Amino acid sequence: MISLEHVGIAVDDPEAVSRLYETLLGVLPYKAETVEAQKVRTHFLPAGTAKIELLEALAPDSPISKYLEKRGEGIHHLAFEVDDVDDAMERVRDAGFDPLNDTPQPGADGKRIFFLHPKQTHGVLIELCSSAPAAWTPETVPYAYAGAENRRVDGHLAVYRAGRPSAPPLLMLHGAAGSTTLETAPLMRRLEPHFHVVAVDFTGHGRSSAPSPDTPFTPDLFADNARAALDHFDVASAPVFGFSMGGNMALHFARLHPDRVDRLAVHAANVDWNDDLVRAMNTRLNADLIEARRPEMAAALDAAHTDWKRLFATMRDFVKTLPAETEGMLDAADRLDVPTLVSAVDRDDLFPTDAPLTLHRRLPDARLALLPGDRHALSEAPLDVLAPLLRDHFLQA
Ligand code: CMX
Repeated sequence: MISLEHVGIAVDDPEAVSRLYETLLGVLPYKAETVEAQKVRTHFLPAGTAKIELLEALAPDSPISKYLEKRGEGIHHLAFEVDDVDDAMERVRDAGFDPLNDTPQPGADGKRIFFLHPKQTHGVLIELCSSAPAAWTPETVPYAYAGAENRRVDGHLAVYRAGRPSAPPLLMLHGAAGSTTLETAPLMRRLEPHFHVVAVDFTGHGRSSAPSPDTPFTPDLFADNARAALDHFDVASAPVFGFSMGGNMALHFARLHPDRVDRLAVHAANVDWNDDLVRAMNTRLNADLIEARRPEMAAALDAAHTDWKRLFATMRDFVKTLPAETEGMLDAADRLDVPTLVSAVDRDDLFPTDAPLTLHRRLPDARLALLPGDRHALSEAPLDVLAPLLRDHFLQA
């Protein structure tokens, strides 16, 4: 899908122009980045689903200096996001255009980009871009947790943040055997213009340390991970988004700490478990099968998690406990009076459509968004539709 990603504006003084947009639209810059290759500093402002990119020249031979000299301040380029920038380059070449670079270049905001000269495009400099996987570096936070039967978790949590620290906060929780980088990062990127986004890798997931081998995963442990992430950034309360198991944990966190959760949004979460669902889920969590049949996936999991095989084994045990918890989870949903957006794709290949419908029916203050889609994975959900829904839901806080 193609969408307008940003409008680039060449400016002499980014601070003066930021003040202008603050006065006109009430928006503030949420990040600034230097793109060495282009000799520019970019300042991003939110503008609905697209962005405004103020371009400041960093050297006399920067294309922005030349532009400012010749034409003065003004709209410099339009950038369109495409699914695959390499394919797009090939396609425009086949159509007879001559891109300014031989291959896509690193651009601002972790994008890969290329330009078409305005002489070829009726006077408008066009950028085509696509997001490279977000590569945020987490902060490592020392973390200790005392669970049942004196089982302790000692180690650290990986917590991430994006966006302007003075923006409204938002906590994001990933799914079972996932991580921030694997799952919630693309949504973080879409929401960072509007929020101070905090995300955490649950214990044993992603870059967070693994618990000792005999320590089980529990909802209380994951809810405590969420608390620790908010504490680390001194966030008293926040809206919380959770994907799949992260959705269940968001609900659980809201039950344990109602004063810390302003609003909730859960995507592809299920609180109604039976043995068939446990089997389906645990088939996906079979490390031996993945290693034998999908070595590429095994390598990716190995790179993403501290100890993916231990994670998968511990998660399988956790999933087996869920049918016995179902009645409690449903009863708790009945009493959870937090405004909640329940979303899911309509043909989720793991959970039936009844999962979001049940949650929507049971939660006293819920709205429902069924989006077209075939896959459970958050990366396959229509994020261009989901992100604005989340933004509007959370900004009502
Ligand atoms: N929009 C419309 N017209 C433009 C233009 C722009 N952004 N930049 C230049 N032009 C016009 C000039 O006015 C001039 O027109 P005339 O011949 O009618 O006078 C013509 O194009 C040639 O101008 P030039 O100053 O000689 O510029 P060049 O051809 O040397 O370079 C361009 C123009 C687009 C190739 C160069 O600016 C470029 O490489 N841009 C891409 C890199 C860039 O802009 N990076 C910053 C963005 C960072 C990011 O988003 O990550």
